[in-house]
Amino acid sequence: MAEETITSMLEERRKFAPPRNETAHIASMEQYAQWRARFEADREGAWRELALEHLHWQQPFTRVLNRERPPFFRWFEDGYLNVSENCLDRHVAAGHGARTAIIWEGEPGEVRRISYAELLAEVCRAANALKQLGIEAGDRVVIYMPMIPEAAVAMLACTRIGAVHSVVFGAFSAQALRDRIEDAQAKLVITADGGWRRGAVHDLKSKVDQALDGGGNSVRHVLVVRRGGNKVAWKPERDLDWQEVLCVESDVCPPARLNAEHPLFILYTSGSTGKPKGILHTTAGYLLWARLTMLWSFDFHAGRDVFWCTADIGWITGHTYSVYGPLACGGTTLMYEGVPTFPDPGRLWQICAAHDVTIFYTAPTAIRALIKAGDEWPARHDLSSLRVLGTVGEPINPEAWMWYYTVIGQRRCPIVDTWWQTETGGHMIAPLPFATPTKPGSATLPLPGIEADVVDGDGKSIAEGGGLLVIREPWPSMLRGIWGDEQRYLETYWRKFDGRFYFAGDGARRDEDGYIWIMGRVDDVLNVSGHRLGTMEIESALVAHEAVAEAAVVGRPDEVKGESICAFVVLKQGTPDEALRQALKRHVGEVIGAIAKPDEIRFAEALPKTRSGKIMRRLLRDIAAGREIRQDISTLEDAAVVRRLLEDQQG
Ligand code: 7RM
Repeated sequence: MAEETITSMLEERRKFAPPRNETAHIASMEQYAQWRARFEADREGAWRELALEHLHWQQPFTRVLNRERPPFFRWFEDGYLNVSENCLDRHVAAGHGARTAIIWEGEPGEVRRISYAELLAEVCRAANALKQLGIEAGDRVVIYMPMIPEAAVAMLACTRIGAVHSVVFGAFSAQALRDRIEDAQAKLVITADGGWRRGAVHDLKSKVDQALDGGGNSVRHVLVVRRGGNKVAWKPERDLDWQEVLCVESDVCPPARLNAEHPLFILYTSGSTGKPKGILHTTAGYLLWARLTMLWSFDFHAGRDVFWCTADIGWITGHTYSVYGPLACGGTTLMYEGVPTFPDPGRLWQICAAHDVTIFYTAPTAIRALIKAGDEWPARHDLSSLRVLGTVGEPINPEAWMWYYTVIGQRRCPIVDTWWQTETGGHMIAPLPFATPTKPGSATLPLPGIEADVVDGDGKSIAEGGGLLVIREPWPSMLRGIWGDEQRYLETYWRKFDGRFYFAGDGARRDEDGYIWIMGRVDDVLNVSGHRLGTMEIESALVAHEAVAEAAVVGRPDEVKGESICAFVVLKQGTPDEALRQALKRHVGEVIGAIAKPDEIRFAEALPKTRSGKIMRRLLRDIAAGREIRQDISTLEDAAVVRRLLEDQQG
């Protein structure tokens, strides 16, 4: 099987690659080697050429990279440009105003197609509305919305005037929303009454009301899109109806002239402490890489491809590959509002067939759920328009890879396994679909310009074997920091190797062909269904409950979700029964959101700790997974605790 996957199928697949633009697409390993050589010979020269060719500059930059104060790198810093102009005006001016920018399907089944000209007009109206509400360049706007076109409009409207958006995933709780609003000191929240999920309207506006209850926050207005049609409470001095506000605005709004390093957005992601990190991305570097990776790792051709990334815009994947990447390329992106298995497990494939999707991008967790649902579902739909399949979010197991390749791609679509992070802005390690021979389960090789490496604890490169994943050179779409917390930025990503290179937090292995295999997080971050959750975040939520004295949260391997959440809870009051278990799960759901609800809660008398008081998570992980304990427990404060936990297991 391995041999077959690696070479012969590549020839077969090349038939499905459209003719390509030599400077934009990479069609062979020779070309890939040329690009790598080009970067090696003159790294800044290569980035300069790409940035000038691929972005529209109001004022071109002269300086490529400022490395005066590492790791605070600055890219293209004397250039000026506008993201929305690059995503919209540029394509309309090139004669593509009538081309479809967004195809949207609502969960109940309605379809909207929005052309580039229409999207530009709508973004201008929204940008003018933001100005009317007193939003200026640099102000923060929180976007808390379902997957509807207005979410993309809101993001682009922010970029048009230089406001900094912070999208908060619509399934997050009122409290999580409040924390993010406060941390960013947002002036405006853009939301919807509700959106459709699993056949019912999921209320959003009431969660915004709850988040803002009690006042004392920086928010002056809430702009509400009517989508769900559900009844909502209304504060006339604060709340505004999106349609009413936009319809009186002009559809002309000149794109603001923004510096290349102007903050573009903040996106919160879980770290290993209770407090989420506001990852900051800036204008030019992020956009350049969003566009280049569309072309390189998806082989995206504007005007021919219909690209569907199934991620919600609340995640970085949705930012880069549902909105900015496809639009920066002038292509067509598909957005779907609802649950992928509603009304039946064939929904995704029905959408692919209905809209002739050519490139499909999803997470291994979704693939595994679809495998479970059975092959009859994809068999009911014509999937012949597909030509490239992508995966992201966690390591994909070879079985799921092969199913994706054979059942969905019908052995004609390359699988691009893309490794990257919120912090990296776009793909870092990924195959070039019509060039790189793939191996199921490996993200293969770094993209041109990316110096990914596997190193040992001292930072020494490991030619073959396991170690830590690092990036040796700055790249344009790298995070610029953590909002309001310079120290944490240095600590989390740079201290481990004394500022010499970026530490990704993942373990990885390099094989005999130099291919990289991602092994998963080495810190205390869980990956549940491709979503990053901090163990500390869930623990903080649990101990905030009156019955809980102490809690430790670990991941347990899960066939479908990648990891499931197992919480060990020590009570200070109450009875360790099913009712309390349910109450604690509900509580976590309220504090963080449904995706953080523990799958299992185990009551314990005490938690196993080292003598210095550190919870032995590795041990708990073994216990949660039902693995044999091979660890030395003599370092524990109280070894009897472990014995009792193990006895519980058997009983
Ligand atoms: C895009 C995204 C990042 C973490 C990362 C890894 C894991 C992502 C892959 C992967 C194996 C992949 N951003 N991860 N992609 N592991 N193979 N192709 O997921 O910030 O939410 O998470 O996800 O652990 O560090 S993220």
